[in-house]
Amino acid sequence: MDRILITSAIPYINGIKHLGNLVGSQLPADLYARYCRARGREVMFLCATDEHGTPAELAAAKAGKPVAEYCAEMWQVQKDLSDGFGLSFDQFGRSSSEQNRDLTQYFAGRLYEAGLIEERSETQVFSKADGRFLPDRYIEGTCPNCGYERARGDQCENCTKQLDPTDLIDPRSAISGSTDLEERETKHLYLKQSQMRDQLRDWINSKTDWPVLTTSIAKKWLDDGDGLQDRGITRDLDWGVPVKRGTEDWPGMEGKVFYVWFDAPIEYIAAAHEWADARGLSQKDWYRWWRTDAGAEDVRYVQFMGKDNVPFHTLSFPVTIMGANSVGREQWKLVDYIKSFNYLNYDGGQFSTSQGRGVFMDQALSILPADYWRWWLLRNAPETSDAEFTWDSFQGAANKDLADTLGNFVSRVTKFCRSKFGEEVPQGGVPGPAEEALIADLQVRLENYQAHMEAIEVRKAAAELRAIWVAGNEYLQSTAPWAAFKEDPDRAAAIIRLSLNLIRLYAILSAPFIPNAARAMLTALDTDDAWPGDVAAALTHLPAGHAFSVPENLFSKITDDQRAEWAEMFSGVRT
Ligand code: B3M
Ligand code: ZN
Repeated sequence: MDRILITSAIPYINGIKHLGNLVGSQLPADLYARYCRARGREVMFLCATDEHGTPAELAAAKAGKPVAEYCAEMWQVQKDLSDGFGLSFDQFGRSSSEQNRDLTQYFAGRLYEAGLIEERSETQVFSKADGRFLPDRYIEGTCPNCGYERARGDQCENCTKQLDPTDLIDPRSAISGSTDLEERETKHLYLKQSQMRDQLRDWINSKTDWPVLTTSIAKKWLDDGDGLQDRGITRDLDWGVPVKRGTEDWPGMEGKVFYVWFDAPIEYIAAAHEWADARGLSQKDWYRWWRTDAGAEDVRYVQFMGKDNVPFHTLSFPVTIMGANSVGREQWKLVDYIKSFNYLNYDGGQFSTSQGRGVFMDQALSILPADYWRWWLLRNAPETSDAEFTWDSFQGAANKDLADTLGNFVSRVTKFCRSKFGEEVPQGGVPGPAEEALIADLQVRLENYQAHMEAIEVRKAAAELRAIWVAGNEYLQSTAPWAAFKEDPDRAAAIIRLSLNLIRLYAILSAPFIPNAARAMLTALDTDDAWPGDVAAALTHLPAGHAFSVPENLFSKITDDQRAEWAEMFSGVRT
Protein backbone atom coordinates (compact mmCIF):
# COMPACT_ATOMS: atom_id res chain seq x y z
CA MET A 1 0.00 0.00 0.00
CA ASP A 2 1.16 3.52 -0.71
CA ARG A 3 2.42 5.34 2.35
CA ILE A 4 2.42 9.10 2.67
CA LEU A 5 4.16 11.13 5.34
CA ILE A 6 2.74 14.65 5.59
CA THR A 7 3.99 17.51 7.72
CA SER A 8 2.68 21.02 8.12
CA ALA A 9 5.00 23.82 9.20
CA ILE A 10 4.73 23.94 12.95
CA PRO A 11 3.12 27.14 14.25
CA TYR A 12 4.90 29.26 16.81
CA ILE A 13 3.53 28.83 20.28
CA ASN A 14 3.14 32.56 20.85
CA GLY A 15 -0.54 33.12 20.47
CA ILE A 16 -3.47 32.07 18.37
CA LYS A 17 -2.90 31.80 14.63
CA HIS A 18 -4.83 33.81 12.07
CA LEU A 19 -6.56 32.49 8.97
CA GLY A 20 -3.55 33.42 6.84
CA ASN A 21 -1.34 31.10 8.90
CA LEU A 22 -3.97 28.39 8.69
CA VAL A 23 -4.31 28.42 4.92
CA GLY A 24 -0.54 28.67 4.44
CA SER A 25 0.20 25.21 5.78
CA GLN A 26 -2.05 23.32 8.19
CA LEU A 27 -5.32 23.48 6.28
CA PRO A 28 -4.06 22.42 2.82
CA ALA A 29 -1.98 19.74 4.53
CA ASP A 30 -5.18 18.47 6.14
CA LEU A 31 -6.97 18.53 2.80
CA TYR A 32 -4.26 16.38 1.29
CA ALA A 33 -4.08 14.03 4.28
CA ARG A 34 -7.82 13.46 4.19
CA TYR A 35 -7.75 12.88 0.46
CA CYS A 36 -4.90 10.37 0.71
CA ARG A 37 -6.66 8.46 3.48
CA ALA A 38 -9.87 8.43 1.44
CA ARG A 39 -7.89 6.89 -1.42
CA GLY A 40 -6.86 4.07 0.88
CA ARG A 41 -3.26 5.16 1.49
CA GLU A 42 -1.56 4.79 4.82
CA VAL A 43 -1.01 8.33 6.08
CA MET A 44 1.09 9.78 8.88
CA PHE A 45 0.10 13.43 9.30
CA LEU A 46 2.21 15.40 11.74
CA CYS A 47 2.20 18.87 13.18
CA ALA A 48 3.30 20.44 16.47
CA THR A 49 3.86 23.73 18.19
CA ASP A 50 7.19 25.49 17.73
CA GLU A 51 7.97 26.37 21.31
CA HIS A 52 11.58 27.41 21.60
CA GLY A 53 13.44 30.58 20.98
CA THR A 54 12.68 34.17 21.55
CA PRO A 55 9.06 34.34 20.35
CA ALA A 56 8.07 32.01 23.17
CA GLU A 57 10.19 33.84 25.73
CA LEU A 58 8.82 37.21 24.71
CA ALA A 59 5.20 36.07 24.76
CA ALA A 60 5.57 34.35 28.14
CA ALA A 61 7.15 37.46 29.61
CA LYS A 62 4.29 39.52 28.26
CA ALA A 63 1.77 37.11 29.77
CA GLY A 64 3.69 37.22 33.05
CA LYS A 65 4.17 33.45 33.16
CA PRO A 66 7.09 31.05 33.33
CA VAL A 67 7.81 30.05 29.77
CA ALA A 68 7.21 26.30 30.29
CA GLU A 69 3.82 27.00 31.81
CA TYR A 70 2.92 29.45 29.08
CA CYS A 71 3.84 26.93 26.39
CA ALA A 72 1.84 24.13 28.01
CA GLU A 73 -1.24 26.34 28.13
CA MET A 74 -0.88 27.65 24.61
CA TRP A 75 -0.28 24.17 23.25
CA GLN A 76 -3.70 23.16 24.63
CA VAL A 77 -5.31 26.27 23.16
CA GLN A 78 -3.81 25.59 19.73
CA LYS A 79 -4.67 21.89 19.95
CA ASP A 80 -8.32 22.66 20.72
CA LEU A 81 -8.49 25.09 17.83
CA SER A 82 -6.95 22.65 15.41
CA ASP A 83 -9.53 20.08 16.52
CA GLY A 84 -12.20 22.75 16.02
CA PHE A 85 -11.07 23.24 12.42
CA GLY A 86 -11.04 19.48 11.86
CA LEU A 87 -7.29 19.27 11.32
CA SER A 88 -6.78 15.53 11.35
CA PHE A 89 -3.22 15.29 12.66
CA ASP A 90 -2.08 11.88 13.78
CA GLN A 91 0.04 13.75 16.27
CA PHE A 92 0.06 17.38 17.30
CA GLY A 93 3.35 17.41 19.10
CA ARG A 94 5.53 19.90 20.92
CA SER A 95 9.02 20.92 19.94
CA SER A 96 9.80 21.15 23.65
CA SER A 97 9.23 17.40 24.03
CA GLU A 98 11.90 15.06 25.38
CA GLN A 99 11.81 13.22 22.08
CA ASN A 100 12.75 16.37 20.24
CA ARG A 101 15.43 17.24 22.77
CA ASP A 102 17.03 13.83 22.30
CA LEU A 103 16.75 13.85 18.51
CA THR A 104 18.08 17.40 18.23
CA GLN A 105 21.11 16.47 20.34
CA TYR A 106 21.50 13.29 18.32
CA PHE A 107 21.51 15.17 15.00
CA ALA A 108 24.03 17.67 16.34
CA GLY A 109 26.24 14.73 17.31
CA ARG A 110 26.03 13.17 13.85
CA LEU A 111 26.72 16.50 12.16
CA TYR A 112 29.75 16.93 14.38
CA GLU A 113 30.98 13.44 13.43
CA ALA A 114 30.47 14.38 9.79
CA GLY A 115 32.74 17.37 10.26
CA LEU A 116 29.92 19.77 9.50
CA ILE A 117 29.97 21.68 12.77
CA GLU A 118 32.56 24.23 13.64
CA GLU A 119 33.10 26.16 16.86
CA ARG A 120 33.62 29.83 16.30
CA SER A 121 34.43 32.61 18.63
CA GLU A 122 32.38 35.54 17.70
CA THR A 123 31.15 38.81 18.84
CA GLN A 124 27.54 38.98 19.77
CA VAL A 125 25.30 41.91 20.36
CA PHE A 126 24.95 42.83 24.03
CA SER A 127 22.41 45.42 25.08
CA LYS A 128 23.49 47.46 28.07
CA ALA A 129 20.03 48.88 28.57
CA ASP A 130 18.55 45.38 28.69
CA GLY A 131 21.49 43.81 30.52
CA ARG A 132 21.72 40.79 28.22
CA PHE A 133 22.90 39.34 24.94
CA LEU A 134 20.25 39.93 22.34
CA PRO A 135 19.20 36.91 20.34
CA ASP A 136 18.43 37.42 16.68
CA ARG A 137 14.80 38.23 16.94
CA TYR A 138 15.36 40.75 19.68
CA ILE A 139 17.29 42.88 17.24
CA GLU A 140 15.63 44.93 14.54
CA GLY A 141 17.14 47.06 11.85
CA THR A 142 17.31 47.75 8.13
CA CYS A 143 17.69 44.78 5.77
CA PRO A 144 21.01 44.95 3.87
CA ASN A 145 19.39 43.16 0.97
CA CYS A 146 16.18 45.11 0.32
CA GLY A 147 16.25 48.10 2.64
CA TYR A 148 13.17 47.08 4.65
CA GLU A 149 13.42 48.98 7.92
CA ARG A 150 11.88 46.47 10.28
CA ALA A 151 13.91 43.41 9.38
CA ARG A 152 14.64 41.05 12.24
CA GLY A 153 18.01 39.60 13.12
CA ASP A 154 17.09 36.14 11.80
CA GLN A 155 15.23 36.93 8.63
CA CYS A 156 13.86 39.79 6.60
CA GLU A 157 10.10 39.38 6.41
CA ASN A 158 10.00 41.49 3.29
CA CYS A 159 12.48 39.69 1.01
CA THR A 160 12.78 36.35 2.94
CA LYS A 161 16.58 36.60 3.18
CA GLN A 162 18.02 34.71 6.12
CA LEU A 163 20.09 37.13 8.16
CA ASP A 164 22.47 37.22 11.04
CA PRO A 165 21.91 40.07 13.48
CA THR A 166 25.23 41.65 12.63
CA ASP A 167 24.09 42.04 9.01
CA LEU A 168 21.45 44.60 9.99
CA ILE A 169 21.99 48.26 9.30
CA ASP A 170 21.17 50.61 12.23
CA PRO A 171 20.36 47.81 14.68
CA ARG A 172 18.29 48.39 17.80
CA SER A 173 16.95 46.29 20.66
CA ALA A 174 13.44 44.99 20.05
CA ILE A 175 12.91 44.83 23.79
CA SER A 176 13.75 48.39 24.76
CA GLY A 177 14.39 50.06 21.42
CA SER A 178 17.81 50.98 22.75
CA THR A 179 20.57 51.54 20.21
CA ASP A 180 23.16 51.33 22.97
CA LEU A 181 24.35 47.97 21.77
CA GLU A 182 27.80 46.57 22.15
CA GLU A 183 29.51 43.57 20.62
CA ARG A 184 31.00 41.06 23.03
CA GLU A 185 33.04 37.91 22.55
CA THR A 186 31.31 34.51 22.89
CA LYS A 187 31.62 31.00 21.39
CA HIS A 188 29.00 29.39 19.14
CA LEU A 189 28.48 26.40 16.88
CA TYR A 190 28.15 26.83 13.14
CA LEU A 191 26.62 24.43 10.67
CA LYS A 192 28.84 24.39 7.60
CA GLN A 193 26.04 24.57 5.08
CA SER A 194 28.35 25.95 2.42
CA GLN A 195 30.16 22.58 2.23
CA MET A 196 26.96 21.04 0.98
CA ARG A 197 26.12 23.60 -1.66
CA ASP A 198 26.79 21.30 -4.63
CA GLN A 199 24.92 18.39 -3.15
CA LEU A 200 21.97 20.65 -2.36
CA ARG A 201 21.98 22.19 -5.79
CA ASP A 202 21.91 18.76 -7.46
CA TRP A 203 19.08 17.73 -5.19
CA ILE A 204 17.01 20.86 -5.84
CA ASN A 205 17.68 20.63 -9.58
CA SER A 206 16.35 17.09 -9.58
CA LYS A 207 12.99 18.34 -8.25
CA THR A 208 11.54 19.32 -11.59
CA ASP A 209 7.96 18.67 -10.47
CA TRP A 210 8.05 21.04 -7.49
CA PRO A 211 6.00 24.25 -7.48
CA VAL A 212 7.95 27.13 -8.98
CA LEU A 213 7.34 29.11 -5.82
CA THR A 214 9.35 26.52 -3.88
CA THR A 215 12.25 26.00 -6.28
CA SER A 216 12.61 29.67 -7.18
CA ILE A 217 13.13 30.63 -3.54
CA ALA A 218 15.54 27.75 -2.99
CA LYS A 219 17.56 28.52 -6.10
CA LYS A 220 17.63 32.20 -5.36
CA TRP A 221 19.46 31.58 -2.08
CA LEU A 222 21.65 28.81 -3.44
CA ASP A 223 22.87 30.80 -6.39
CA ASP A 224 23.03 34.07 -4.58
CA GLY A 225 26.61 33.26 -3.63
CA ASP A 226 26.16 34.16 -0.01
CA GLY A 227 22.82 32.39 0.20
CA LEU A 228 24.27 29.32 1.73
CA GLN A 229 26.46 30.82 4.37
CA ASP A 230 27.34 28.75 7.37
CA ARG A 231 24.69 29.24 10.03
CA GLY A 232 25.03 29.76 13.74
CA ILE A 233 22.96 27.02 15.41
CA THR A 234 23.41 27.93 19.08
CA ARG A 235 22.10 30.78 21.19
CA ASP A 236 22.56 32.33 24.62
CA LEU A 237 19.11 31.62 25.98
CA ASP A 238 17.70 29.63 28.87
CA TRP A 239 14.74 28.20 27.02
CA GLY A 240 15.52 25.61 24.37
CA VAL A 241 17.33 22.34 23.76
CA PRO A 242 20.61 22.32 25.75
CA VAL A 243 23.62 22.01 23.48
CA LYS A 244 25.03 18.47 23.53
CA ARG A 245 26.45 16.14 20.93
CA GLY A 246 24.40 13.01 21.27
CA THR A 247 24.27 12.31 24.98
CA GLU A 248 27.66 13.93 25.69
CA ASP A 249 28.25 17.39 27.00
CA TRP A 250 29.81 19.81 24.57
CA PRO A 251 32.80 21.52 26.18
CA GLY A 252 32.51 25.28 26.06
CA MET A 253 28.79 25.23 25.26
CA GLU A 254 27.52 25.18 28.81
CA GLY A 255 24.40 27.24 29.31
CA LYS A 256 23.69 27.53 25.61
CA VAL A 257 20.78 26.10 23.64
CA PHE A 258 20.25 25.21 20.01
CA TYR A 259 18.81 27.84 17.73
CA VAL A 260 15.05 27.39 17.36
CA TRP A 261 15.30 26.89 13.59
CA PHE A 262 17.70 24.00 14.19
CA ASP A 263 15.35 22.05 16.46
CA ALA A 264 11.99 23.04 14.92
CA PRO A 265 12.15 20.90 11.75
CA ILE A 266 13.61 18.02 13.74
CA GLU A 267 10.29 18.12 15.58
CA TYR A 268 8.72 16.70 12.42
CA ILE A 269 10.65 13.54 13.20
CA ALA A 270 10.15 13.82 16.95
CA ALA A 271 6.38 14.14 16.49
CA ALA A 272 6.35 10.63 15.02
CA HIS A 273 8.35 9.46 18.01
CA GLU A 274 5.84 11.19 20.32
CA TRP A 275 3.06 9.53 18.37
CA ALA A 276 4.57 6.09 18.94
CA ASP A 277 5.28 6.72 22.62
CA ALA A 278 1.76 8.00 23.25
CA ARG A 279 0.40 4.74 21.88
CA GLY A 280 2.83 2.40 23.59
CA LEU A 281 4.38 1.49 20.23
CA SER A 282 8.01 0.70 19.63
CA GLN A 283 10.87 2.54 17.91
CA LYS A 284 10.41 0.60 14.73
CA ASP A 285 6.82 1.83 14.42
CA TRP A 286 8.00 5.36 13.86
CA TYR A 287 11.31 4.48 12.16
CA ARG A 288 9.24 2.98 9.37
CA TRP A 289 8.08 6.52 8.56
CA TRP A 290 11.39 8.27 8.92
CA ARG A 291 14.33 5.96 8.38
CA THR A 292 14.98 4.66 4.92
CA ASP A 293 17.23 1.99 6.44
CA ALA A 294 14.40 0.84 8.70
CA GLY A 295 11.26 0.55 6.62
CA ALA A 296 10.68 4.03 5.17
CA GLU A 297 12.18 3.40 1.74
CA ASP A 298 8.78 3.43 0.04
CA VAL A 299 7.33 6.40 1.95
CA ARG A 300 6.50 9.56 0.04
CA TYR A 301 7.15 12.62 2.19
CA VAL A 302 5.25 15.86 1.45
CA GLN A 303 5.73 19.14 3.34
CA PHE A 304 3.38 22.15 3.47
CA MET A 305 4.46 25.67 4.37
CA GLY A 306 4.24 29.39 3.71
CA LYS A 307 6.84 30.87 1.37
CA ASP A 308 8.77 32.51 4.18
CA ASN A 309 9.59 29.05 5.52
CA VAL A 310 10.94 27.70 2.24
CA PRO A 311 14.64 28.59 2.75
CA PHE A 312 14.76 26.64 6.00
CA HIS A 313 13.13 23.59 4.42
CA THR A 314 15.02 23.56 1.13
CA LEU A 315 18.44 24.46 2.52
CA SER A 316 18.95 24.26 6.28
CA PHE A 317 16.90 21.21 7.20
CA PRO A 318 18.12 19.16 4.21
CA VAL A 319 21.69 19.96 5.32
CA THR A 320 20.84 18.49 8.73
CA ILE A 321 19.45 15.33 7.14
CA MET A 322 22.04 14.87 4.40
CA GLY A 323 24.83 15.71 6.80
CA ALA A 324 23.66 13.21 9.41
CA ASN A 325 23.18 10.56 6.73
CA SER A 326 26.71 11.14 5.42
CA VAL A 327 28.18 9.50 8.53
CA GLY A 328 26.87 6.28 7.02
CA ARG A 329 24.77 4.94 9.85
CA GLU A 330 21.06 5.75 10.31
CA GLN A 331 19.53 7.02 7.08
CA TRP A 332 16.80 9.65 7.47
CA LYS A 333 14.14 10.55 4.98
CA LEU A 334 14.51 13.68 2.86
CA VAL A 335 11.40 15.47 1.69
CA ASP A 336 9.99 14.36 -1.68
CA TYR A 337 7.71 17.30 -2.41
CA ILE A 338 7.36 20.77 -0.94
CA LYS A 339 4.07 22.58 -1.41
CA SER A 340 4.46 26.24 -0.51
CA PHE A 341 1.99 29.11 -0.36
CA ASN A 342 1.94 32.83 -0.85
CA TYR A 343 0.28 35.11 1.66
CA LEU A 344 -3.37 35.69 2.39
CA ASN A 345 -4.15 39.36 2.92
CA TYR A 346 -7.00 40.74 4.96
CA ASP A 347 -9.28 43.31 3.47
CA GLY A 348 -6.76 45.56 1.81
CA GLY A 349 -3.83 44.95 4.15
CA GLN A 350 -1.88 42.19 5.80
CA PHE A 351 -3.01 39.76 8.43
CA SER A 352 -0.76 40.51 11.35
CA THR A 353 -0.29 38.67 14.60
CA SER A 354 1.77 41.41 16.18
CA GLN A 355 -0.81 44.03 15.25
CA GLY A 356 -3.82 41.77 15.87
CA ARG A 357 -5.15 42.51 12.41
CA GLY A 358 -7.52 40.12 10.65
CA VAL A 359 -9.52 37.11 11.78
CA PHE A 360 -7.96 34.65 14.22
CA MET A 361 -8.81 30.97 14.52
CA ASP A 362 -10.76 31.28 17.76
CA GLN A 363 -12.76 34.25 16.49
CA ALA A 364 -13.59 32.50 13.25
CA LEU A 365 -15.03 29.47 15.03
CA SER A 366 -17.01 31.68 17.38
CA ILE A 367 -19.03 33.07 14.48
CA LEU A 368 -19.37 30.13 12.07
CA PRO A 369 -18.59 26.40 11.97
CA ALA A 370 -15.30 25.22 10.49
CA ASP A 371 -16.61 24.09 7.11
CA TYR A 372 -17.54 27.60 6.02
CA TRP A 373 -13.95 28.75 6.68
CA ARG A 374 -12.35 25.66 5.27
CA TRP A 375 -14.27 26.05 2.04
CA TRP A 376 -13.50 29.71 1.51
CA LEU A 377 -9.86 29.39 2.51
CA LEU A 378 -9.12 26.36 0.35
CA ARG A 379 -11.11 27.61 -2.60
CA ASN A 380 -9.02 30.80 -2.46
CA ALA A 381 -5.72 29.28 -1.34
CA PRO A 382 -2.85 31.66 -2.19
CA GLU A 383 -1.10 29.31 -4.58
CA THR A 384 0.08 31.25 -7.59
CA SER A 385 -0.13 34.68 -6.00
CA ASP A 386 -1.19 36.34 -2.79
CA ALA A 387 -4.94 36.13 -2.11
CA GLU A 388 -7.24 38.44 -0.25
CA PHE A 389 -9.93 37.76 2.28
CA THR A 390 -12.92 40.07 2.07
CA TRP A 391 -16.24 39.61 3.83
CA ASP A 392 -17.99 40.05 0.54
CA SER A 393 -16.13 37.19 -1.07
CA PHE A 394 -16.65 35.05 2.02
CA GLN A 395 -20.39 35.69 2.01
CA GLY A 396 -20.56 34.95 -1.72
CA ALA A 397 -18.76 31.60 -1.46
CA ALA A 398 -20.77 30.48 1.56
CA ASN A 399 -24.10 31.46 0.07
CA LYS A 400 -23.61 30.46 -3.54
CA ASP A 401 -21.44 27.36 -3.26
CA LEU A 402 -22.37 25.89 0.07
CA ALA A 403 -25.97 26.99 0.68
CA ASP A 404 -27.42 27.43 -2.83
CA THR A 405 -25.55 24.71 -4.65
CA LEU A 406 -24.61 21.87 -2.33
CA GLY A 407 -26.95 22.46 0.61
CA ASN A 408 -29.94 23.16 -1.54
CA PHE A 409 -29.41 20.05 -3.64
CA VAL A 410 -29.29 17.84 -0.57
CA SER A 411 -32.31 19.45 0.95
CA ARG A 412 -34.46 19.45 -2.20
CA VAL A 413 -33.75 15.83 -3.05
CA THR A 414 -34.22 14.39 0.43
CA LYS A 415 -37.32 16.44 1.20
CA PHE A 416 -38.96 15.74 -2.14
CA CYS A 417 -38.29 12.03 -1.71
CA ARG A 418 -39.71 12.03 1.81
CA SER A 419 -42.90 13.75 0.71
CA LYS A 420 -43.52 11.59 -2.40
CA PHE A 421 -41.89 8.24 -1.73
CA GLY A 422 -41.09 8.20 1.98
CA GLU A 423 -37.67 8.03 3.63
CA GLU A 424 -36.20 5.29 1.53
CA VAL A 425 -34.55 5.15 -1.87
CA PRO A 426 -37.47 4.81 -4.32
CA GLN A 427 -37.79 2.03 -6.83
CA GLY A 428 -39.07 2.08 -10.39
CA GLY A 429 -37.98 3.63 -13.67
CA VAL A 430 -34.71 3.19 -15.53
CA PRO A 431 -31.91 5.60 -16.36
CA GLY A 432 -32.29 7.44 -19.65
CA PRO A 433 -30.21 9.82 -21.80
CA ALA A 434 -30.19 12.56 -19.14
CA GLU A 435 -28.62 10.18 -16.64
CA GLU A 436 -26.13 8.88 -19.17
CA ALA A 437 -25.04 12.39 -20.04
CA LEU A 438 -24.65 13.31 -16.38
CA ILE A 439 -22.62 10.19 -15.66
CA ALA A 440 -20.31 10.81 -18.62
CA ASP A 441 -19.78 14.40 -17.51
CA LEU A 442 -19.14 13.42 -13.89
CA GLN A 443 -16.70 10.70 -14.86
CA VAL A 444 -14.52 13.26 -16.59
CA ARG A 445 -14.88 15.68 -13.71
CA LEU A 446 -14.04 13.02 -11.14
CA GLU A 447 -10.83 12.25 -12.99
CA ASN A 448 -9.97 15.94 -13.17
CA TYR A 449 -10.69 16.34 -9.49
CA GLN A 450 -8.45 13.42 -8.60
CA ALA A 451 -5.67 14.71 -10.84
CA HIS A 452 -5.78 18.12 -9.12
CA MET A 453 -5.79 16.55 -5.69
CA GLU A 454 -2.86 14.29 -6.57
CA ALA A 455 -0.97 17.34 -7.79
CA ILE A 456 -2.06 19.30 -4.68
CA GLU A 457 -3.56 22.00 -6.89
CA VAL A 458 -5.92 23.20 -4.22
CA ARG A 459 -7.82 25.90 -6.07
CA LYS A 460 -8.28 23.79 -9.16
CA ALA A 461 -9.55 20.90 -7.06
CA ALA A 462 -12.03 23.22 -5.34
CA ALA A 463 -13.24 24.59 -8.66
CA GLU A 464 -13.77 21.09 -10.02
CA LEU A 465 -15.63 20.02 -6.90
CA ARG A 466 -17.91 23.02 -7.22
CA ALA A 467 -18.50 22.14 -10.88
CA ILE A 468 -19.48 18.65 -9.75
CA TRP A 469 -22.05 20.15 -7.36
CA VAL A 470 -23.33 22.44 -10.10
CA ALA A 471 -23.76 19.52 -12.51
CA GLY A 472 -26.12 17.83 -10.07
CA ASN A 473 -28.19 20.98 -9.69
CA GLU A 474 -28.45 21.42 -13.41
CA TYR A 475 -29.47 17.79 -13.79
CA LEU A 476 -32.18 18.22 -11.19
CA GLN A 477 -33.35 21.47 -12.72
CA SER A 478 -33.62 20.00 -16.21
CA THR A 479 -35.16 16.66 -15.26
CA ALA A 480 -37.60 18.37 -12.84
CA PRO A 481 -38.75 15.32 -10.84
CA TRP A 482 -41.51 17.39 -9.20
CA ALA A 483 -43.09 17.88 -12.64
CA ALA A 484 -42.31 14.35 -13.84
CA PHE A 485 -43.96 12.91 -10.74
CA LYS A 486 -47.41 14.07 -11.87
CA GLU A 487 -47.27 12.24 -15.21
CA ASP A 488 -44.86 9.41 -14.54
CA PRO A 489 -43.95 8.61 -10.91
CA ASP A 490 -41.48 5.93 -12.06
CA ARG A 491 -39.51 8.53 -13.98
CA ALA A 492 -39.41 10.73 -10.88
CA ALA A 493 -38.29 7.72 -8.81
CA ALA A 494 -35.38 7.04 -11.19
CA ILE A 495 -34.28 10.67 -10.97
CA ILE A 496 -34.48 10.73 -7.18
CA ARG A 497 -32.76 7.39 -6.78
CA LEU A 498 -29.84 8.69 -8.77
CA SER A 499 -29.91 12.01 -6.92
CA LEU A 500 -29.76 10.35 -3.52
CA ASN A 501 -26.74 8.44 -4.75
CA LEU A 502 -25.33 11.73 -5.96
CA ILE A 503 -25.56 13.06 -2.41
CA ARG A 504 -23.46 10.14 -1.29
CA LEU A 505 -20.94 10.82 -4.05
CA TYR A 506 -20.84 14.49 -3.06
CA ALA A 507 -20.25 13.63 0.57
CA ILE A 508 -17.30 11.40 -0.31
CA LEU A 509 -15.69 13.83 -2.74
CA SER A 510 -16.31 16.86 -0.53
CA ALA A 511 -15.09 15.34 2.73
CA PRO A 512 -11.48 16.57 2.41
CA PHE A 513 -12.79 20.14 2.10
CA ILE A 514 -15.84 20.14 4.37
CA PRO A 515 -15.58 17.07 6.60
CA ASN A 516 -18.42 17.97 8.96
CA ALA A 517 -21.06 18.50 6.29
CA ALA A 518 -19.83 15.38 4.53
CA ARG A 519 -20.20 13.39 7.72
CA ALA A 520 -23.76 14.72 8.20
CA MET A 521 -24.66 13.70 4.65
CA LEU A 522 -23.30 10.18 5.03
CA THR A 523 -24.99 9.77 8.39
CA ALA A 524 -28.34 10.89 6.97
CA LEU A 525 -27.91 8.40 4.14
CA ASP A 526 -26.72 5.72 6.55
CA THR A 527 -23.98 4.67 4.18
CA ASP A 528 -20.25 4.08 3.78
CA ASP A 529 -17.65 6.35 2.25
CA ALA A 530 -15.81 4.09 -0.19
CA TRP A 531 -14.09 6.21 -2.82
CA PRO A 532 -15.78 5.88 -6.24
CA GLY A 533 -13.88 4.29 -9.10
CA ASP A 534 -16.56 4.44 -11.68
CA VAL A 535 -19.28 7.08 -11.43
CA ALA A 536 -21.96 4.84 -12.97
CA ALA A 537 -21.37 2.20 -10.31
CA ALA A 538 -21.20 4.79 -7.52
CA LEU A 539 -24.58 6.17 -8.57
CA THR A 540 -26.30 2.85 -8.06
CA HIS A 541 -24.61 2.14 -4.75
CA LEU A 542 -27.70 2.82 -2.62
CA PRO A 543 -30.36 0.36 -3.80
CA ALA A 544 -34.10 0.92 -3.87
CA GLY A 545 -35.49 0.38 -0.40
CA HIS A 546 -32.40 1.72 1.41
CA ALA A 547 -33.63 3.87 4.32
CA PHE A 548 -32.31 7.39 4.91
CA SER A 549 -33.30 10.45 6.90
CA VAL A 550 -33.54 14.08 5.87
CA PRO A 551 -30.50 15.86 7.32
CA GLU A 552 -30.67 19.15 9.17
CA ASN A 553 -30.09 22.12 6.93
CA LEU A 554 -26.38 21.81 6.10
CA PHE A 555 -25.54 25.48 5.60
CA SER A 556 -27.32 28.69 6.43
CA LYS A 557 -26.83 31.78 4.37
CA ILE A 558 -24.81 34.69 5.62
CA THR A 559 -27.12 37.70 5.66
CA ASP A 560 -26.07 41.16 4.57
CA ASP A 561 -26.51 42.30 8.16
CA GLN A 562 -24.17 39.61 9.43
CA ARG A 563 -21.62 40.44 6.78
CA ALA A 564 -21.73 44.12 7.73
CA GLU A 565 -21.57 43.34 11.41
CA TRP A 566 -18.53 41.06 11.05
CA ALA A 567 -16.75 43.44 8.73
CA GLU A 568 -17.18 46.12 11.38
CA MET A 569 -16.26 43.81 14.24
CA PHE A 570 -12.97 42.81 12.56
CA SER A 571 -12.06 46.19 11.16
CA GLY A 572 -9.87 47.20 14.04
CA VAL A 573 -7.09 45.47 15.87
CA ARG A 574 -7.37 42.76 18.43
CA THR A 575 -6.37 43.85 21.88
N1 B3M B 1 7.31 28.23 13.38
C1 B3M B 1 7.48 29.69 11.41
C2 B3M B 1 6.04 29.82 11.14
O1 B3M B 1 5.22 29.41 11.95
C3 B3M B 1 7.93 28.44 12.08
C4 B3M B 1 7.80 27.24 11.21
C5 B3M B 1 8.65 26.13 11.66
S1 B3M B 1 8.53 24.78 10.57
C6 B3M B 1 9.68 23.70 11.11
O2 B3M B 1 5.73 30.36 10.12
ZN1 ZN C 1 14.98 42.31 2.97
